Amino acid sequence: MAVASNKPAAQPAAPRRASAEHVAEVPEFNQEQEFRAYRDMLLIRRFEEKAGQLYGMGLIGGFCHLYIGQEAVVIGMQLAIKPGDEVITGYRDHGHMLACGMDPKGVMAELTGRRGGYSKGKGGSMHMFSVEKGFFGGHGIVGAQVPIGTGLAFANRYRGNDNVSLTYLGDGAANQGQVYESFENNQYGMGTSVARASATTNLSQRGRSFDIPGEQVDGMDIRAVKAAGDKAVKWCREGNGPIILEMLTYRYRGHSMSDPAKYRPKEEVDKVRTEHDPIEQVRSRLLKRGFATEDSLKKIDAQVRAVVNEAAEFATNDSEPDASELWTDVYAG
Ligand SMILES: Cc1ncc(C[n+]2csc(CCOP(=O)(O)OP(=O)(O)O)c2C)c(N)n1
Ligand SMILES: [Mg+2]
Repeated sequence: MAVASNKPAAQPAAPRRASAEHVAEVPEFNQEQEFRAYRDMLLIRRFEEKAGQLYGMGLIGGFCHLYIGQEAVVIGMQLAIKPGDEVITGYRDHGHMLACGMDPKGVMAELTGRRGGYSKGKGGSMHMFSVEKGFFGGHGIVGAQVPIGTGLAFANRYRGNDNVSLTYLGDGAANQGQVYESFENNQYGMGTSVARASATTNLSQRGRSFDIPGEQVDGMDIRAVKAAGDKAVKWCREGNGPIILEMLTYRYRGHSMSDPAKYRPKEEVDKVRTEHDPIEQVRSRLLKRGFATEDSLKKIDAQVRAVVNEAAEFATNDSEPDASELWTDVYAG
C-alpha cells in the first residue's frame, strides 16, 4: 500500500555516514598510497579554491560548480582503475579532470575562456574532454552522462576488452530514471536535500529491479573508496555487468558559485569539515604513522600551490580565442 502525504518533508537529514561494519573493514594505505592520496586530493582542493577566487574576480563567466569536500571520491576511484578505463561525469567536473591527469593549465584556461583551454576557450567549465586521458566530459544536462557512460561500457564489451567505464552522477540525478552505474551522494541536488527528494535515501539499491548490485561507501575516506572501487572494478572487468557505488560524500560549497547555500545550517558544514574532511584524514594519518612531518607536508602544499598558481597565471594571461573561432568545431545535425 502506498501512502501519499503533502506534509513537507522533515528537516534535511544530517549527512549520512557509511555503516560502522563497512568502515571497520577499511584496509590501511601504505606510505606511498597515503602520499599520493594527499597530494592528488590537495591539488583538487587548491585548484577549486583558486577557481572560486577567479570567479569572484569576474575572470570566469557562466556557471562554476566546485568539488570541494568530495575529493576522496574521484581520487579513490582513480586509484582503482587503469589506463584505458573511461571516466564521465556531470557538470561538477574539474576534480575528475585533474584526477584523470589532465593539465591544470588547460582546465583553468578553459574556465577563463582562453585559447589554451581544453575546448579552446569555447566550452567552459562543463564542456571539457580528453580522449587521451579517458575523460568523456563534462555534461550540463543532469543525468545525460549516464546513457553515454553506458555506451562507453557497451563499446568495451563489443570490442572484447576488459576496460571499465566509471559514470559519476549525483543524488539529484539519481531520480532521473536513467540506467545507473555509479552513484555519488553529496546530500544535495541544488538546494534540495536527498531526504526531501527521495522516499528512500539508500540510492545504492536503486538498481535492484534491474538486478544491478549496489553498495554504500564512506566517500569521505579515500581508503574505503579505493577498496570499494577495487571490488567493483573487478566485478565489471570479469564481465558481470554494471554495479552501483553510492559514495556518501558532502559538498562544502553551494551548488554553484552563485548559490549561498542558505538551505542548510552552517553547523552542518562545519561538522563535516572538522570531523570528516577527506584531506585532513590523510594528513593526520601521515603524521600519526610517522610517514611525514609538518615540514614535509608543507613542502607538498607549496608544490601543489605552485602548480595551481602557474595554472591561474596561464589562464589569466593566455589570449582569448579569435572571433573567427566562432565558426569552427560547430556541427550541424
Ligand atoms: C535535465 C536537467 N534538469 C535540471 C537541471 C538543473 N540542475 C542543474 S544541477 C541540478 C541538481 C543536480 O544535483 P545532483 O545530481 O545531486 O548533483 P550535485 O550538484 O549535487 O553534484 C539541477 C536540478 C539540469 N541541468 N538538467
Ligand atoms: Mg547532490
